[in-house]
Order: sequence, then C-alpha cells, then structure tokens
Amino acid sequence: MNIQALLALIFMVPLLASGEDGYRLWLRYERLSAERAAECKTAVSSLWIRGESPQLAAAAAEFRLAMAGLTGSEPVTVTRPFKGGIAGAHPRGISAPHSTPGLLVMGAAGHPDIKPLLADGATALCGDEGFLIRSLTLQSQPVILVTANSDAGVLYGVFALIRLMQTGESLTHLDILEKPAYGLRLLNHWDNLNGTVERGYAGHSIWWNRSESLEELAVQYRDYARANASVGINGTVLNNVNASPEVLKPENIARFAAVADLLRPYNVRVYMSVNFSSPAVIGGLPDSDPLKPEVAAWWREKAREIYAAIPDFGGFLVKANSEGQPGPQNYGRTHADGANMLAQALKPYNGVVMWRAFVYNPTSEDRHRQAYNEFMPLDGQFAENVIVQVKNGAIDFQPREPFSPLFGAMQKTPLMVEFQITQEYLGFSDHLVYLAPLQKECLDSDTWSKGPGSTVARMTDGSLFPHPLTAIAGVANIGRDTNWCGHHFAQANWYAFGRLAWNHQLTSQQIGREWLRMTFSGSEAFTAPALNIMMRSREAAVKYMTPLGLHHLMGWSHHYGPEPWTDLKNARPDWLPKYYHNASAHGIGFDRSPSGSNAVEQYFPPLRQMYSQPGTCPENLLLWFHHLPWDYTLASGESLWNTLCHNYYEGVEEVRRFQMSWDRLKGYIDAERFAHIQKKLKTQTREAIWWRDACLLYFQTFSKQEIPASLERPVHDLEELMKQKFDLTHHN
Ligand code: BDP
Repeated sequence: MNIQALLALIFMVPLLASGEDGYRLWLRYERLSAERAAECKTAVSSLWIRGESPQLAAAAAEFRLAMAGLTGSEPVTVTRPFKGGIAGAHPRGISAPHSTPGLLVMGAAGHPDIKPLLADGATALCGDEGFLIRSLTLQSQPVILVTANSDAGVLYGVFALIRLMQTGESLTHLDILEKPAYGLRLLNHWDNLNGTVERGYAGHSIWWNRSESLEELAVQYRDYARANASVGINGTVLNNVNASPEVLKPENIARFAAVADLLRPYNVRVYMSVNFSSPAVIGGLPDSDPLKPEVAAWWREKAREIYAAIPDFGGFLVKANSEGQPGPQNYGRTHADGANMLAQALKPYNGVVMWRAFVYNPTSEDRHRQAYNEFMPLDGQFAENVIVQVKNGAIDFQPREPFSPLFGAMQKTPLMVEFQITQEYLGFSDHLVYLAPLQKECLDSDTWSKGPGSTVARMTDGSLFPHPLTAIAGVANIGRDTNWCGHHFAQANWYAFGRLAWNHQLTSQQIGREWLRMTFSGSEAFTAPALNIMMRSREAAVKYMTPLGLHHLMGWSHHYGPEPWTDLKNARPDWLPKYYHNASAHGIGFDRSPSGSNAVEQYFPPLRQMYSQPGTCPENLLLWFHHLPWDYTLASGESLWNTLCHNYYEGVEEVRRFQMSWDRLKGYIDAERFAHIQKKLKTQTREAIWWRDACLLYFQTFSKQEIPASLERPVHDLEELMKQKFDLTHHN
C-alpha cells in the first residue's frame, strides 16, 4: 500500500477504544454533558477548510473525531459558506445571535480566502508554528477562525480549540494568539534496535523489532503522532542515545523513512541518534577521526542517503565520550570538532546536531564539575546548526538536583534542556510522580548570568541570547503497554513535557488540571483532590528517596530501590552511592563548597555564595553542597539527623495520604483505571517504606542516633534488606 492510501485509511479508522485501558490518553473525546455538547455544536456546526496538505487533513480529521465523540455529531464540511465569496464576507459584520450555528474556518493566513479576514501582520507574532484563534462574524454568521503562518500551526490551533471544548472553556469572543517557546520540541526514545528500551518501564519499543506489518502499526503510530501534536511536540528521536552503528544501515534508514511518512501529517519530524564510530564500524574506514576528510565525506554521503529517503529529516543526536561511547576525544579531538563535522554534513539540508553535554568519564573529579569543565572552553566554537543538549541537573536525572551550571554560563552556544520523562530514578512506572513541578523548578531557576531574571527558560528559549536555534527534549516514557506509559498518571508527564515545551510559563497546576479533565473527568470533586495528589507527589518522592539534597542512593545496577550501602570491589568510585552520600561517623553529604570540590564556583553570584555556606544554602540542596555533622543544627532548630528522619517519614506519610484520597475518589472515574492506579499506589506506599527504612537504618549505623520516638518503628531489618536481591523482571 502506498503512503497516500495508508494515510487516507488511517484518518478514517476510529480510535481503538476498548474499555478504559488508557490507550486514548488525553484524547478520549467522551460525550460531554448535554448542555456543554449543545454549546460546542452551536459554536461549530460546519467546517470550511482552506488549503490542502496532510497537516490540514489531519487537523480536519481530528476536529471531526473530537466533535463526534464530544457532542455526538460531526460538523458538516462546506465549500461555499458565503454568498458572493469571501470578499463579501466582512469580519466586522453584524453580530450574530449566539444561537446561530457557527462555522469553523481553518487555513493558513496566506491563503487567499483567509487573508481578507485578517488585518495585515495579524499572525506576525505566531512565528512558524504558533496560531491565532479568533471569533468573528461574517455575513451574520458566527465564525471561529483558526489560522497560522503554516498548516502545522493550524493543526496546533485546532488541537488548542479542541482542548477548550474538552476542558469546559468558553467558546465565544475568542482571541488567542500563541507561539511556541522553543523551535524544536522533541521526545528522545531510548529504544534499541532489538526492541528493548533503555530505562523504559512500559514494555518494549513501539518502533523496533516489531512483528506487525507497518500497515498494522499505522494506527498506533498515528495515535502517537496525534498525542504529540496535541501538545505541540514536533520531533522525535527514534533510537537510543547509546546508539548502535547499525542504525545507519539502509534497512534502518528505510524504517525511519516509513515512520516519518506516518508522523508527517502531524508535523512530527524524525531524528536519529548516531554512534560516533559508525564510519569505522559499518563504513569500513580505518577510524572515525572527525578531522580526516574521508570520515567527513562518509558522513556527508550518509546524510545524502538519509535525506533522499526523508527530505524533512530533523538531524542527529549524539552522545559522545560518555559512559564508554566513542567520540572525537578518542582521536584527540574536541566535542566541537566532532559536532561541527557532523553539522557540516547536515547543513545543506537544514539538519541540526544535538550534541549532548552528559559527559561522564571515570575521573577522580567531582562529577558535578565534569560537563562544565569540558564544555566551557569550547563555548563559541560550535557551528550554527549545533545545539548542546544539557540534562536539567548538574549530574543526571535525580529526584532533585541543582540546575546544570552550564545554563547561563555557556553564552555563545545555543543550549537545550533535556528532561527525563521516563522515571528512571523516580520509581519507574510504579510510582505516581508528576514531573511538571520538577521541570518548572529547573526552567524557573535563576542562573543570574545576566542579572536577576536570567532563568534557565529564558537562557534557552532565545529571549536572553538571540540564538536562532532553540530546542528542548524529554526522554520518553512510552512503550508497547496498552496505556503507553505503564502508569496512567505517567501519561501526565508526557503531556506536561509537551505543554511546557510549548509554553514554559504555564503552571504545573494549570497543566495538571487540563490533563485530568481530558483524561479522567471534568468533575471538580474529582479533579481537585487528584490534582492535589499530583502537585505533592514529586516532593513526596524526594522525601522518601533523597531528601535534603542527597542523591544517587539507589541500587547502581537497576536504579530502582535503595542501596546506599553498595560497595563493589574494583568498581569506579562514581558508581557507588557511598561516593555521593559520604556517610561516616562524622556526618553526611558531598562537600562541593570551596573547602571541598568547589563546584559552587561554577554558578554565578549570588548563587555561588549562597550555595557555599550551609546557613544560606537552600535546605532542599543542603547535602548536595555540604558535608555536615549529624548534630548540625538547621534553621528549624532541629538536628540534621532528626530532620533527615522527619523527611523520610513525611515522604511515607504523604504517599499514605495519597492512597486515602484516591480511595475516596472511587466512582468518579471508570473502575478499570481506578483499580489500576489504586494498586500502583499500594506498591508505592510499600516501596516508600522500603526506601525510608533502608536509608535511615543504614545511615543510623554511622550517626549512632535514635529515630525520634514520636515516629513509628521501621518495619524492615537492615541486614535482611542488604541481602535482598532485587528482581527487575516485573518492571519490564
Ligand atoms: C543515565 C542512564 C543511562 C543513560 C545515561 C544517558 O542510567 O541508561 O544512557 O543516563 O543519559 O542516567 O546517556
């Protein structure tokens, strides 16, 4: 079947709803109340589509699907809604009575039929992919106009209009202009060609090693693309950053091309992670030295081959010289040498290179310092189509970290934030942890690099430094599980990442509320308590896992449960929790102050000074920056040991409260998803207690202090916990 035929077919296939299994994500389009359905039908009863493109066809198909579900009837598509043509239809016509059924007009602003409806420059602030939604009256006909500078923008506008319908917002007097904060808004799939997913907890890869034919997969891929388009995600990296050179073989390029064809109507471009030593491994060259002309020529030829198959291919994502991955340093070259050579190959096609700053090599140096030390000297040396992709935290994706000091510091190079949506260090798909607050915490952090207000968001979205290339990425939590993400609430993290990539000024509450209304129920009696759980969930996880700035206390091989005691003979020190927590009879924490590794010097004043002193360091990062005695007194007047105990216990109490609140929500949503979440919360509570006991009992062997008598006794025995072998099988 050719791609046109396939696309025509999949637009018509209804959603695969089979009970409330979570497959439909936030695009459920369940029937609204009779009153609200009538309101939506009055707002739009017919549809006038101006222009022709796969994106417009997708937008129209989506709108019909949404209306059919939400209101029970589809709008009629009209071809000549105005007598005398559009020229006769003037936007300042007589205002129509509200009960007159409305017309939805969708099309790009440059279309001859849309142009007369807009003042000159009306969409100038929309950029390439933003949109304008506006209520008009034309020849006494109420109209909602969705327009943009591109059909992709129209698609996003239509999804925004549908969201208004889903979330009970007013549909009259609309005048909404939006422009995405970042140009490239990407998911990174850590999917291997054999179908496994690195740090994936929702089943195997949706992309690789599938037994189904592409025709069979087309609907699933369409629904993946719809979900992304609905939040504005416009790109996806289909394979793991620990990339196999094989990905560049013709059969895999063909697979990328086939997927790209299916995602294109939803404006989702495909990108590829590449292995730096590919020229030597699959190209037969003696090595992959980026400064050798034959290596550069090999990549140029690969780029030509890829673009011949995928004309709008997005570019490469590269993890180099990190965790054993090859890179330019293997040949005595720099990150810039490597990135620029690839950038050169992609440049004729407008492709980009996303070069990761997650460099992690065995050294005796504080890991916090590594990325900054390696990348700062290269600032200004990268080609224009290179963007450096930096994890939100200074080291990795821990439950809480200070933001990476590269943000704000590297000013001559565009930087993009990489978040982890998959919950590698946050309970996999077993724990309910809403990540918008974590992402907001990073984006809203003030780097002070250009005085107050130099937030990470503004440092990366082009507003403080006019880099034309702006981007943001999230490591996907998507797999073959029917509900896509393993935990129904983990879908919120996919959703929230997309929403923040589009508009980082949205609040976590706004995003959470929208998501709940679309995914579960519009009833405030449900959304208010459920949102409350979401909003507290990240802090709860920090408390029962790594409070007060502690980090990397998890088992080093699985990253799931607590193993602060892990000690391996001949292991690199930075593999071991002990390296990070440093617990001893003297105290606990990593000294990154001037008396220690002095990582604080990588931050701008006044952060540098603030982090340097335990008295001014924010309590939630205290042990990240300081090694303190067990009896150190905190601002509250409590000792460090007691505060640690209270944090761990409070984390557990929070999850118990979540369980109780959830139990009270029975009956508000379908029994299927309710029970699934209830079961997960039970697991989460059990595991929060496990974390609490393991960490406190272990640290107690150093502190030699009692757990305050007001707190319940631990339920575990330390020796038993230390002997326990963690079984990962049920998590994949
Ligand atoms: C670490 C993960 C590892 C990833 C690495 C990365 O444990 O699986 O490959 O990050 O981001 O946190 O490259």
